[in-house]
Amino acid sequence: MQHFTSVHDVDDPLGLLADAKACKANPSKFSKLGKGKTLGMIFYNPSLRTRMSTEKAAINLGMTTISMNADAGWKLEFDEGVVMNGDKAEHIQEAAAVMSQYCDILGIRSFPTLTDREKDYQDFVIAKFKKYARVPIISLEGSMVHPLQSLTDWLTIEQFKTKPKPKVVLTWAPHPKALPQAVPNSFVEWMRITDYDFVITHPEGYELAETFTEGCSIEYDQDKALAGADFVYTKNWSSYKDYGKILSMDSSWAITQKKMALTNNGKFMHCLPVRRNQIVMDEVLDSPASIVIEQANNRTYAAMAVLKHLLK
Ligand code: AN0
Ligand code: CP
Repeated sequence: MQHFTSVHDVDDPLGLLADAKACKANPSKFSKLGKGKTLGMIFYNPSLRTRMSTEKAAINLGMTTISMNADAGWKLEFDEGVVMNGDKAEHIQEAAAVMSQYCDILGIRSFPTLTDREKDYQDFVIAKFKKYARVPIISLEGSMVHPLQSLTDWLTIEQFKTKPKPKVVLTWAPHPKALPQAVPNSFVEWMRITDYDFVITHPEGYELAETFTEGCSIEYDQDKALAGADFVYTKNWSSYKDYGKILSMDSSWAITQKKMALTNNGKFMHCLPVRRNQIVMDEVLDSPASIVIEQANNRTYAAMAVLKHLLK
């Protein structure tokens, strides 16, 4: 594995999952592996979990970490062959090469514009870092996918499943701000490599890009989708078709106890941060059905497995 920017970078996803399980079983077992190595993390957007869990993972492996909010550095030019007479002080070409002098692995968080679909779906910023850095790149959520989250989600389902092929439902829920499609795109991409009974449900107009969902089961009736579900993976996203737009605020799609009663004693999952009583009611988030905190805990072990592979 050269980089970790989507599931497609991973030669052996099952091996990576097994490694995440091993890291969880004994987090201090590999504490010498990263000695003398540095993880750099650049954040163009806010983060709680990704920042802390990836740093924690690096520490568990004996690495040192440097993290920087992108707005603390010089404003970077990403376009090629331009006259840099505007507000951008430095080109990604030098910046990424220089960061590679200080860091052995670089993580980047860069959300989509939600206005320029073509650019977003090239995962533009991460692609440029990949091109010009001289070290492995980890996506800390790009404009199209969030692979550290999805590996975590897979690990979490493996931990809580009570049958070999659980029914896993990805459901859209209403949210007042336009959010990226990265988390659902990525979740779909990783669920497709499992043999779970996987169903996606959302209102019309919220179809994800077909490159992700081709061949997936899509059910527009949320109640039907939730029937018998073992896991209810909830997430808001903005429209892909009508790019970046909010098409519905239908509160009947929020996850209530009544919705959870349709499931097979299903577990509630969300990548967090989550808006209480908007996406999901307190009665669900505060119930034993919710596994969101353990899910967030698993971020550390997924990140450890990824760093371990990239250190090799
Ligand atoms: C981001 C998103 O939806 O992609 C990050 C989730 C991990 N969420 C928000 O901006 C609220
Ligand atoms: N789930 C997740 O990536 O959370 P943060 O945005 O807080 O990192």
